[in-house]
Amino acid sequence: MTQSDASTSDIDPFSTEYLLDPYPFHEQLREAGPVVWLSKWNCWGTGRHKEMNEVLADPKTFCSGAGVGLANFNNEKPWRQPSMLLEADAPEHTMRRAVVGKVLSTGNLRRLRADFEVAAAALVERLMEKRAVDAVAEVAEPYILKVFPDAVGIGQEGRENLIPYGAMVFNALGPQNELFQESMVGIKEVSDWVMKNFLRENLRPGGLGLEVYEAADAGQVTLDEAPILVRSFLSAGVDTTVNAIGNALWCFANHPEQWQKLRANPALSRSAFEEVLRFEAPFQSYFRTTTKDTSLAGTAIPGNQKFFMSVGAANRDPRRWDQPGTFNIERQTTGHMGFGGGIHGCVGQMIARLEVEVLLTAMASRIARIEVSGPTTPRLNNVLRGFDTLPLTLYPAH
Ligand code: 4IA
Repeated sequence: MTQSDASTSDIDPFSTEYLLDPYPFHEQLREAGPVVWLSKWNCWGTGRHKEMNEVLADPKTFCSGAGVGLANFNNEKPWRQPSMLLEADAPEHTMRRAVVGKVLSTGNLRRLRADFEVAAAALVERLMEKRAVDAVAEVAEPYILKVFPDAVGIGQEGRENLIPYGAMVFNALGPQNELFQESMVGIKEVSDWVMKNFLRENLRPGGLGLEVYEAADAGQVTLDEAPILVRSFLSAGVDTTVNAIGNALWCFANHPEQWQKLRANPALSRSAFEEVLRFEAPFQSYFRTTTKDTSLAGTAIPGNQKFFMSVGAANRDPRRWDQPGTFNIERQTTGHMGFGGGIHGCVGQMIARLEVEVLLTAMASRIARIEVSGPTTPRLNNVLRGFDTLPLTLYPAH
């Protein structure tokens, strides 16, 4: 293995120091060069927006089938049966993605909006009675654990398992460090719950999960693929949006003038969410694997190499963004990397947008001001960014 002519960096994107405050490291990563050799993990990487887009536009060379974490499935066995979407390439990926994309498309979302609005209104009612609330335990988690499993058609019992399950899924994209080991404690119970709940007989009629099985009946995917596709909903749809909502409330508490803008014009909820994803993306880092010798930005990269991408760094790349460190819900956010991109771009992005738009709209109608009211704690994860606790005071608008 050579490092050719790329710059070398000893940054460890999975160290506690990095995860606690990634921004100085993002800058180092971007400024080290368009393509960097990361000596700590023997992989290549980029923190730049342009190169990240180039990688995502070439899934034949930068594949997902060998895993999108640090582990190279060509060399080591994955911790769980690989995802049939995230960790797959064409041609297998193609039809599965089309089926799940259709299940998560506008027809179903139109139907779900009213349910999300009822849940958001009820939640905001409770929040306004308390006024002192935790953004994670009392806002993000109860909201997402209600609306998302309801939409998929999961029963009420044991939904809280989805949070530690997600912690495993996302930690497993990094190295087998302490964070990973800690999240694997109790894995059996949590995995057993998930494996039971993606089965056809346990999914509610009218939910998104059963639609995947119906697509299998119609021959669009196989009956073996269906449960693992429903597993993707449960893996990717909870910790991401929970962290996104916590991060959103953090952004608004720290930028009260942006909250006032949103209150004056609640139609900004959707673009506000995009700016949160740019500014504090919940899903921060992932990999591709080279399928052959290639070159990127003039740097030669051999085949079968892991390639690291920093969403957080690209989302604040000054080559791409004006005033990247400013949170501005009226900015043009097109091109942010919070939902990835290319053929693997987040298939759940429409439902994620709907969930957060509805919640922010409901909160903006009732809350004049959001303040952080005490010490916060991060929810450390190899590839996620968010809070474990975020105490807030909510000031009523009327
Ligand atoms: C899956 C990268 C993240 C958002 C994600 C995690 C799991 C899965 C998909 C995406 O299990 O398919």
